[in-house]
Formats: sequence, C-alpha cells, structure tokens
Amino acid sequence: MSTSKKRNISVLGPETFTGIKLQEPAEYAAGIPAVKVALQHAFKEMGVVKAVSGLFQMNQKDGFDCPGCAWPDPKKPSKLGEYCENGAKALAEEATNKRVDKDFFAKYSVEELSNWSDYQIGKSGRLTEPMVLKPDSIHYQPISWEEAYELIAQKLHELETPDEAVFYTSGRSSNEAAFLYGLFVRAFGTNNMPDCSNMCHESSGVALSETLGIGKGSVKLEDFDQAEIVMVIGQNPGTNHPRMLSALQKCKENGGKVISINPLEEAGLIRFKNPQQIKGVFKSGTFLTDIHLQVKINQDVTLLKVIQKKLAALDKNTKDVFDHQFIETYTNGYNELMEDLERYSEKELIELCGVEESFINETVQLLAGKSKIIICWAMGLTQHKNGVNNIKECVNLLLLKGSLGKPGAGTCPVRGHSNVQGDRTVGIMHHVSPALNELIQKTFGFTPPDKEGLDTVRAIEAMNKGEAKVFIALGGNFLSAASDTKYTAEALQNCELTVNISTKLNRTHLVAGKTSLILPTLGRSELDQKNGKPRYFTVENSMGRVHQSKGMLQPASDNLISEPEIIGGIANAYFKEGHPVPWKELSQNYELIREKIGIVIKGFEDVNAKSKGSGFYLPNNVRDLDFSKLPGGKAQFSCCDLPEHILKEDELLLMTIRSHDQFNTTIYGLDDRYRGVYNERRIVLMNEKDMHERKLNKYDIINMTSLYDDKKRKATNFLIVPYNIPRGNIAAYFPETNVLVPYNHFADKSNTPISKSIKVTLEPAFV
Ligand SMILES: Nc1nc2c(c(=O)[nH]1)N[C@H]1C(S)=C(S)[C@@H](COP(=O)(O)OP(=O)(O)OC[C@H]3O[C@@H](n4cnc5c(=O)[nH]c(N)nc54)[C@H](O)[C@@H]3O)O[C@H]1N2
Ligand SMILES: Nc1nc2c(c(=O)[nH]1)N[C@H]1C(S)=C(S)[C@@H](COP(=O)(O)OP(=O)(O)OC[C@H]3O[C@@H](n4cnc5c(=O)[nH]c(N)nc54)[C@H](O)[C@@H]3O)O[C@H]1N2
Ligand SMILES: [Mo]
Repeated sequence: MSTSKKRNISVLGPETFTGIKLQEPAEYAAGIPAVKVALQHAFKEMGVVKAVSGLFQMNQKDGFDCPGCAWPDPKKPSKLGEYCENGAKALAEEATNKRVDKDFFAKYSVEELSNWSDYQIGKSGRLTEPMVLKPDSIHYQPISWEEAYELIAQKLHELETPDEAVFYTSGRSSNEAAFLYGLFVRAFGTNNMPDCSNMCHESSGVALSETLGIGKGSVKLEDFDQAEIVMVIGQNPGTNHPRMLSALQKCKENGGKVISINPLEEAGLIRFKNPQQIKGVFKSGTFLTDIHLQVKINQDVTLLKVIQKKLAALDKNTKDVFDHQFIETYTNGYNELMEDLERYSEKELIELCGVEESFINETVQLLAGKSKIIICWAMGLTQHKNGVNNIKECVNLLLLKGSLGKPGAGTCPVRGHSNVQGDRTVGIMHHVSPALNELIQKTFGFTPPDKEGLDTVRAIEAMNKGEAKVFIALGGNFLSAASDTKYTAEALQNCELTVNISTKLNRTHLVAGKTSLILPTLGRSELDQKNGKPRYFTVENSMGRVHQSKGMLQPASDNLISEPEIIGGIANAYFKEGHPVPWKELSQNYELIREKIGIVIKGFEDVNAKSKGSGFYLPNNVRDLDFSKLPGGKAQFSCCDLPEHILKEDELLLMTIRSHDQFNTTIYGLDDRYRGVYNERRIVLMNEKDMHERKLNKYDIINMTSLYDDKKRKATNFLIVPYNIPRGNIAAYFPETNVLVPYNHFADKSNTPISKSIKVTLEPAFV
C-alpha cells in the first residue's frame, strides 16, 4: 500500500460571488435570443468555420448525435440545422479550441486548480494526453498509454478481491464502449457498476419495471402529434430538453393541451418561439401551457390523488371517465386502488399539495373526456425519498384512462445524458441478470459474477470506509455529481487509485486518489478512424431508438484514444494473454463489438445493418400491451402512501436544480436567462412572503444548513432572490448545493439521492 502526504485540496472551490444582475423572468423560450446565444458560445469556443460545420452535422442522418440530452431526432431533421441553444453549447464545450496539456499541468498544481471555480476549470479546455498524479505529488505529469494501462493492471491485481474496485459510467458513452466496459468489469470479477442513472432516472426504471414490465418509456416522438393531453411533471424542457418544445408545439397545433405540474412556472413551458419557423422569429410564438399546477415540492402524489379521486367521482355517475374495458383486460389492482383513495380526504389533499382547487377542477374536466394522454417527467419526480411512488402514481392515472399502447398516449420519462438509456440496455448495471450472464458465458467463455454489485451511493460508502480502493470512471464528474460532496471527497481521496476517462478537466481529477490517472478520449463530435477508415458507433435515444453516430471534427489532439480502445488497453494489460476474450481485436473493431451485442442483448440482432441511417426501435412490451412477465400477466396499479416531510418551524424544503447555463456539473456560463438571473450561481429562489416572515431582503447573504442523523451539513454564501415559488419551498443550483444532500438518504428501492427535497434552515452569513 502506498502512503501519501495529504494534498491541500479545496473540495468545494471558491464560495464567492460573481456579481448578480436580476431581470424579470423570460416570457418565452428560444426565438432569436436563443440563436444568438447558441452562436456566441459556438463561435467563441470553436471559431466560426468549425462551429458552422459542426452545428450542421449535428443530429443529421450521417452526422453525429448531439452530446447533450437524449431527446430523439425527428424523422426529417431540419436542413437549417437540427440543434437547440443548449445543444450548441454542449458542442462548443466539447469542440473548444482551448487545450489542457502537459504545460498546463506543469504550470498549475492540483492544489491551485482546486481553488478555481467549476466554471473556470471547465473552460480551461480539452485534455490532450494521458497524465498521472503520483502519491506525494501535486502536479500531474505525462505518462505513456502503455504505462498507464500497466499501472491500472498492477493496482487491480493488488486488490484482495475484485469487489474492492468500483467502475462508474456516465451516460455519454456509446453502446459499443459501454458493452465492452461491462464485459471487462464482469470478466475482472465484480458487478460494482454504479452509473449516473443511479442519481437520475433509476426511480423511473424501478417504478416502470414493477408496474409495466419495462424500465423505459413507451411513447415515440410521433405520439406527440396525436396526443390530446401532454402532462409535463417535474421537468424543465425549455432548458434541459429544448427540442421537446417543437414536439409540444406540434401537439398544440393539432389541438392538444399541455398541463404542467411544477413548483416553478418555467419560461420554456409558457411560450415557445420556434427559431426554425418564420412565425417563431417574427410573431408571438406558441403558447404551450394551458394549465399550470403550481404544486409544492414533493406533493405530486398528493395532487395526483386528488385528480384521481375527482375523476373517480365523475366516473361513478357516467362510467365512461375511466377505460373500464382496458382496466378489465390489462390491469391488476383497480379495486384496491379505488378503496385506497377512499382513505384520503379531498380537502386535506388539496391543502397539502398547495394547488388552487379551481385549477385542479379544470384539469379534471380536461382529463375526463380524453384518453390520448402522455405523461412526461424528469428529475422533479425521481429525486425524492418516494421517487418510485411518484412515478407509480403517474402510471395509475394512465392505466385508469387506458392511455397506454395506443397512438398519442403513454409514458415518457425524459432521459438526461444522450446515451444513458443505451448504456443500461447493453449491460451497465449493478444488478445481476442471470439471463445476461448465461449469454455472456456462452458467447465469451467466462463465467460472470453472480453477486449484486454496488450502486452509486453504496460505492461512495464503500470507498469512504476503505472497503473499495480503486475507482475507475468512464466519463462523468463523480465528485461534483454525487451527493454529500465532503463525504464523497473523502471516499475518492481514500482510494489507492482513481482513473478518469474524460474529455474535459473537472473537479474529480483534482479531488483524487493517492495515485490518479487522467485518460483523455475522443468526444462525440470527433472523427474516429482506424487505419485511415472512419468508424461509427451507436446510441439509444430516450424513446428506445438505436441509431448510428459518426463524428467528423478533427480530434483535439493526436494522442487521444477512443473509449473502446482504452478499455481494450486496460483489459489487455490486466489479463495479458490468458483470457478467452480477444480484448485488443474487439476494442478496435466496432463492427465486431456490435455483432457480439447482437448475440447477447435482446433486440440488437443484425444491429450492424439496422443501425445505419435513422436506426431501429428496440422491443417494448408496453407498446404491444404485453404484460405477460408481470404478476397475473397484467399491468399493476399501485397504492402509494403520501410523502412525509416533518419540517421544524424554521425548516424549508430545498430543490437543487439546473440553471440554463450548465450541463450537470459542466458550467457553460453564469446566466439563468429564462429565470432572469444573470452572472451569479450562488443564489436561493425564495417566496417573498417567506422572506418577509424571516426578515430577509433581496440579496441578503445566507448560509444553508441541513441536519440529518445529527450530522450538520453547511453550504456557505448564497444570495436571496425573491421568486414565484410556493411557500416553504426554496430552490438553488447543483452542484454548489450537493454538500447539503446526505449520502445515506435516498429514494426507497432506487437509491436515488433526495436532491429535490432537502430539509434546510437558513442563517445570515457574515462575510
Ligand atoms: N442544458 C442542459 N440539458 C440537460 C442537462 C443539463 O444540465 N443542462 N442535464 C441532463 C440530465 S443528466 C438530466 S437528468 C435532465 C434533467 O432535466 P430536468 O429534470 O428538467 O432538470 P432539473 O433542473 O433537475 O429540473 C427539475 C424540474 O423539476 C422541478 N421540480 C423540482 N422538484 C419538484 C417536485 O417535487 N415536483 C415537481 N412537479 N417538480 C419539481 C423543478 O422546478 C425543475 O423545473 O436534463 C438533461 N439535459
Ligand atoms: N444535487 C443534485 N445532484 C445531481 C443532480 C441534481 O439534479 N441535483 N442530477 C444528477 C443527475 S440527473 C446526473 S445524470 C448526474 C450527472 O453525473 P455525471 O454524468 O457524472 O456528470 P457530468 O457533469 O455529466 O459529467 C461531465 C464530465 O464528463 C466528461 N465527458 C463529457 N463527454 C464525455 C465523453 O464523450 N466521454 C467521456 N469519457 N467523458 C466525457 C467530461 O470530462 C465532463 O467533465 O448528476 C446528478 N447529481
Ligand atoms: Mo441525469
């Protein structure tokens, strides 16, 4: 075991202000300002020529998939460019002309860099060559690829059991890279595969699997054209999935209605000016939301229960509000649900959820007469203690209305990272699948482990306690993304070795293990060739469509290696010659990887032929109304309890959200344009009445404290911003507030951290 002098690292970075300016929140999303900001970012980072060619290749049939979110591409991508403001920012960030090379690391120590903000760190540029941080050193130094692979192999061999290593994945990796990574981890002998989705849509996966038999959504993009009602719950599409606004616009043009359920009235959901249409540029655009239900944080189950109770009352008289034939044929548990609803008083539910009854009644009237209903959701539902129940309650509503397995209706968990769904499909998971293990055994000639592995929160705990000693990450920024920043920092710093396969510098490279490696890799937009021949890989979008993605920009450095080849390099160094899998050959030949995926993963047969062009849909039992794998062969209604938040008098419920200028832990800029907050991230959005009650004024500086299990956690220096948010609720940005989220408080069954409902108190800060 190596010992090392503790490096003097700032885990949180600077906690100072950048100069806030406030304006009124925006009245519409996109339009000319979005095009302007998109081009500003792209031109500044990439130069005009590269920006223009990059943007025109993005999301085109023979181009590359946007490195941003997972929203699907339309059948006929616009020739004017099929990208949004935040997709352009994602590309600018990846294809920047700035570089982080060995001179950069010679100049700046990790101690010095850790005092930079995440914004500064991210803006320093693309990583260009493999680097090592040795014990007792505070500077990264160059290392050859072969030496780096050998170092990893040596540290892995030194472990007492394979379960002392943790292999994290973030959702930007291709299906090919993720499949090979999962294969290597299993061959190495563990299922310790925490994934970013553990912090993201895991609650959706669990709820949908238990109720409908598949952990994915059921709608296709075309369904939005036909939907009569789209409900958008706990999601901010104007910022995080801007291309979804075009789908909502189409729904509206065809006579559909949009209902949003959110503690905030997000600009992107009010009005949309489609920059690809003349009327989006010169006219007032499309009003998207018909009814906004301003629910209190984490009272969605409560609100959905009132809606169901009121619908049930109507149905009692007419018998045509619920789809009784559908319920009879396809579902289990209807009577139990109806009995369970009786337990609650409508009045109490309405009071708890905080929504005005007239809006609820309007919603109920609308829902009563329609059956083509889509429910979309994201982090506002998944990141709570009852995240799984939140989604089950949405499924209840769809089942009651027979809104599944037909055009214009269904479930739509809107995914985060552009290939997070694909990574899971091809085998990144900490659970054991005996069927998958059997196929791997047959195809590759080794026996995968059958012990359940660690997910994200369990992995942090294991590293913190010294039970896991090597951490390898295929992408992502573990330190800043995970909860309880200081606890997670101790976990990573405890490790003998941390390895990050990354495109850009981030805080996890600085808050590192005793030895740390940075292995730089090609980005989504970059030309990936072998022996002069371009290669492509495949991704799966949020709606289960698998298609190819082919980069075309000149790589940031000649010394970058593709993700599959890095994994092959590590596997080769670890196994030497003694393993049945031909790691090197496989890692270089993506067609061969795909051929193997085709044998091992259901739905991928003939993937090499089928993935060309716009690709193919994976099987989806909900689309076929086949619930044969579930108890009784039926979809399941669920009786969900109400969420419980016992708040002390001075406590508030905090949701940690994204600003308009970030992609998770990557900070694009300091403006949250739609919410009218400029040039500052250390803010708290607060109801004016709550401010008044606490004698707080605009721009007062406060600290936030959370108290769980007698442990106090503190986030320092935030400016109060008055905002239209329910009483008792506040909002602030992540990752700055992750320090408040207790690592050991997470959603039942899915273990997703409670990032959207943290009990906090405020106190004045003396600065
Ligand atoms: N530009 C950009 N695009 C992104 C990302 C990004 O950071 N930037 N991240 C990607 C990833 S990984 C993901 S997972 C998605 C995230 O996409 P979102 O889930 O839209 O992201 P959040 O900012 O976490 O927003 C949560 C929304 O839920 C609301 N909310 C919070 N708590 C509650 C609640 O209790 N009930 C209800 N009904 N609403 C609530 C908030 O007000 C906010 O509007 O976006 C993806 N796309
Ligand atoms: N408090 C709070 N915490 C949260 C959330 C929240 O809402 N609130 N949201 C959670 C969610 S939904 C998610 S998904 C996680 C995100 O967790 P992560 O996925 O771990 O974080 P990202 O910020 O997306 O990772 C960014 C880094 O990925 C690397 N990268 C980018 N592109 C590539 C690529 O193509 N290949 C490789 N190898 N590396 C690449 C870059 O080095 C970049 O610095 O955070 C979670 N954390
Ligand atoms: Mo996510």
